[in-house]
Amino acid sequence: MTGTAPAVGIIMGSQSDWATLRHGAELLDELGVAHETRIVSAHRTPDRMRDYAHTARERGLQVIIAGAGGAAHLPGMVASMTTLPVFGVPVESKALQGMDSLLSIVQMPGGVPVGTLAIGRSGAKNAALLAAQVVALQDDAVRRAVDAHRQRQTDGVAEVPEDEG
Ligand code: RP5
Repeated sequence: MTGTAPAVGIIMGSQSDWATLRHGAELLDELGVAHETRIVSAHRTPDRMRDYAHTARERGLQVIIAGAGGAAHLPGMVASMTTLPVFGVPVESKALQGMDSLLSIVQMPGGVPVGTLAIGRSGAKNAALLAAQVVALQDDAVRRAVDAHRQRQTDGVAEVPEDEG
């Protein structure tokens, strides 16, 4: 969405993560949730990461979605520098199919939480839905959009399976 202050920040460690995170961005577009997207790498652009986390709340963000792959420390590092909710999306890595990303993000020591989603596209979509649900706590238009999305999903499930192919 453009023209409205972003409520959700989607950050990712690399351009290569966009193929995954864009599924979350598209869902936020569909739900009418204003968001921004940025490449913020914990190890390649540490100063950018620090600035992003430290200014997120004052810029009006309510939730951060952070996607990364491999030694995926971005979500945890950002969570350590803000008390906004951070949802982590493990990107599917080539070497270990995202198991490295998942374990890196999910195994935060007690005290600095990252809400960790599934590996890959499902994780990006569910992070967007969770972010929208957080925004919906104080935004009735978004709440209605989330409810309508859930209803469309329910309505789209046939009772009887059809032959495929
Ligand atoms: C991580 O390294 C990124 O989040 C990405 O998933 C992974 C690979 O990055 P590239 O080498 O494709 O830039 O920092």
